[in-house]
Amino acid sequence: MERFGFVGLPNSGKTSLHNALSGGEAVAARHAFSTKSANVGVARVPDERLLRLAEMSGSRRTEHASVQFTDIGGLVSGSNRGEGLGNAFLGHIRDTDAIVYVLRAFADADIAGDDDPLNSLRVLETELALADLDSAARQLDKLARAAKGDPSLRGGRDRLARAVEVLEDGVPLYRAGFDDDVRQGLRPFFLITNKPVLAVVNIGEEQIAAAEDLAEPVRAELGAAEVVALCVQLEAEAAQLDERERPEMLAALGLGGGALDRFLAAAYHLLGLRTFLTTGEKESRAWTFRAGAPAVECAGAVHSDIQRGFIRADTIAWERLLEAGSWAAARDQGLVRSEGKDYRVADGDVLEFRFNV
Ligand SMILES: Nc1nc2c(ncn2[C@@H]2O[C@H](COP(=O)(O)OP(=O)(O)OP(=O)(O)O)[C@@H](O)[C@H]2O)c(=O)[nH]1
Ligand SMILES: [Mg+2]
Repeated sequence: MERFGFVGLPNSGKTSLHNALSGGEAVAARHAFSTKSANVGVARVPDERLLRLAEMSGSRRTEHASVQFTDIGGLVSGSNRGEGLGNAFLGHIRDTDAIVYVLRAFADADIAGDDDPLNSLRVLETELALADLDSAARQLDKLARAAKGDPSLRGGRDRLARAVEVLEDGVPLYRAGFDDDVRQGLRPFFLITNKPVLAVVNIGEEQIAAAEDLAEPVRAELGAAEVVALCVQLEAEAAQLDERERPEMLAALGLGGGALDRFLAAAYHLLGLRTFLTTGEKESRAWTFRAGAPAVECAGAVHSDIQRGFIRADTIAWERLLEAGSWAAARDQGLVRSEGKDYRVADGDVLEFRFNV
């Protein structure tokens, strides 16, 4: 499962976002540093296609794709020197797949903290860069010594040395302009700013109409990163409601529903994730794969036996299958393609694997 780590100042709404995503009730409080140990939550990736296929098949179970989120303590300026809670808790997110900045825009006189998202971003980037510098410099020290006797380590050492140079200027690695090879080559060092980033701008209820204006400067600052404005508090409250009541409440509040869904979609997109589906009477299910993955690899997501014994994948786009009304009808109408191992699965493909073990 893909994992995201939340990074933000105290009171920016990280735990509230965690609750909104997981329907959980971790303690979100009006005082700084209310989160002391990490909260890990799982969010279902909403998928209308899946629901419609499940209905078509009369499935007894419906399984969404899911992603994992880790909510940690708040960072402050100087965390690297031990201010606030220090920064050791960043260890909880070193091995995640991407970072989510939670930037506060909502104003609340009773809650301490900065409500300028760009200010917050600057503090967070500096703190992450310094945490990475510390880790990178220590790893470089060891690696440089080992590389003297082992030429195979020199590529890694040189990449790490370049990373240290960038971090010394307080610049996060995602801003360094490194090409993909360098970013990939740095992955084994678990540097936080080498990961892809996205940002949630946490807006107040009264800022909903201005959501885009508040997100735009952050988007401009982060370049290509995904930036979504969300009213985290309302989303967290809505998450406590029954799934059927939720859209109504969000619509009544003028959120139009779907902001949280947009965030999940952005997160998914950022990591190049795609979904294929399986559907039948027993179960309909959404599965996650990486864009460009061949059918045989997707088979492995379902079961390693299916990957090993892969013969063909019966394939149809989800809309076509819905139009036909059932697998049997789709087969009768000649709409189902039989694809081989190397077929590059498309987002929204419905698959039935033929295998032999
Ligand atoms: N008014 C308002 N309050 C919010 C909003 N989002 C979060 N809050 C409140 O802000 C406070 C802090 O939220 P948390 O989710 O605990 O923040 P956090 O980032 O986890 O904070 P730490 O764990 O201390 O780092 C809570 O009282 C929330 O209810 C919002 O959109 N509007
Ligand atoms: Mg918290």
